[in-house]
Amino acid sequence: KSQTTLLERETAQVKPPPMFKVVLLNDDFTPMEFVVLILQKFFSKGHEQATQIMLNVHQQGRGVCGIYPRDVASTKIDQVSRFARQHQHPLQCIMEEA
Ligand code: TYC
Repeated sequence: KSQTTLLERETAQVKPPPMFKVVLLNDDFTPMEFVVLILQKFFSKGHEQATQIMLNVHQQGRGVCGIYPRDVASTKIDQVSRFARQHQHPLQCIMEEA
């Protein structure tokens, strides 16, 4: 019999959530070591990978720190902004749909 069950119809409608890149922007004032600390503290990077990402942002002007569901990406941007402001650094990050 070819009757679709309620479970099958619901399952077909489950889409993966939209994902967002968290993008770090370069500036002339935030110390390199502070950016490395941010990447370790909020993006769970090791010191070596954090340094690579920071240098990439420094040279290219921007770089992806991670890709997350909307609310996680939004929270990370909030955490980075507050922490940077607490330390009087102008560091900025933004989110973009992946
Ligand atoms: N350009 C900064 C400096 O020379 C370092 C830096 C890297 C700042 C990455 C922000 O997102 C950034 N001190």
